[in-house]
Amino acid sequence: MSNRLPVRRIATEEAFSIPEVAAQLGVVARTPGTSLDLILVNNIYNSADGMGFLEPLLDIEQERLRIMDENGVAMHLLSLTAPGVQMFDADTACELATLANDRLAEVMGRHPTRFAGLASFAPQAPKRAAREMQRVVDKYKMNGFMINSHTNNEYLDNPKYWPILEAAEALDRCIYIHPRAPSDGLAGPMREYGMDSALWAYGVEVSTHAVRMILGGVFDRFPKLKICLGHMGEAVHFWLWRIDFMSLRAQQQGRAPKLKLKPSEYFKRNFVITTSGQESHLALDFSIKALGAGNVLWAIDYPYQPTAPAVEFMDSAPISAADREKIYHGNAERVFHIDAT
Ligand code: VNL
Ligand code: MN
Repeated sequence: MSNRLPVRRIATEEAFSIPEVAAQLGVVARTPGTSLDLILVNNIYNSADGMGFLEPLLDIEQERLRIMDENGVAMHLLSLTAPGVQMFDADTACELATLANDRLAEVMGRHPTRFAGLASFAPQAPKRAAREMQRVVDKYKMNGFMINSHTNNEYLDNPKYWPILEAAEALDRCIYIHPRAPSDGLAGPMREYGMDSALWAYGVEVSTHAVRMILGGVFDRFPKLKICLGHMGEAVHFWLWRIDFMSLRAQQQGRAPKLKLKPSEYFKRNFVITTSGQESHLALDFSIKALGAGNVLWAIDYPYQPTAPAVEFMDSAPISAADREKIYHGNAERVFHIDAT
């Protein structure tokens, strides 16, 4: 730690779980179903060693803090790990989201300089979700929200979810769209070769989600809504020129609602991205050039990615000192309402 750059490192996509959610995911794993998520859920919540992930997910204040200290990481912005509560029935999902938020608030209260939090909610019950969102901001000053992409194969462009988007916009809290495995209609070709999760399918799922929201007109209805995408923006910004060009055609054909702005303009106005699990200087350089250093935030993806290489990646990135400060902490402080120290 001593020979590291002296900079405040805030990691923004850092996963945890609680025993009650893990137990319920064990139940999901043992229940027959078609969801592509069942591969990973079974591996982590229905195997002897949880693939080595279960223990570090459940530990917040012991080994995690030690690893943070060892690597000069000031803060984890914690979130309940994917698929969150989104594979449960609505009542169970609401109860467990509230419990996870209460536990998260306790940890934040004990370590206010080390942990911030993205709260969970149950999209299965949008109005109750909106009430929980209000509660956790009022009561705990939660820093934002986490959703794990689709819920029962539906996406946030669906008007049934407007209460959730309305609450996020009114509370001025960003929604982080984290991956889960793709919805049933997308999942088929990703069942083999280990493509079901982080290797490929997660990016397909979340990039599709983001593009649906943009083309569906969500950001004309909610112009101040902020969305965060991990994994270097799930590559959406790579496609913006083509999306801009082709979306005009789709609008002219009457296949998509008329938008006030170009898709790329919504992406630059309403989205920020993080570097979680995507430690490529080339991709970082492209992202800064495409979106500006003010829209890129550092993340580790703990415990799914090791901490030391994530720090090394950002410490050694060939960028200006000012941009490094923004990406390591300034942008996180602004977007997620974290006190600047
Ligand atoms: C993995 C990576 C899984 C990142 C995650 O959530 C994640 C994985 C379940 O490597 O399986 O956030
Ligand atoms: Mn993650």
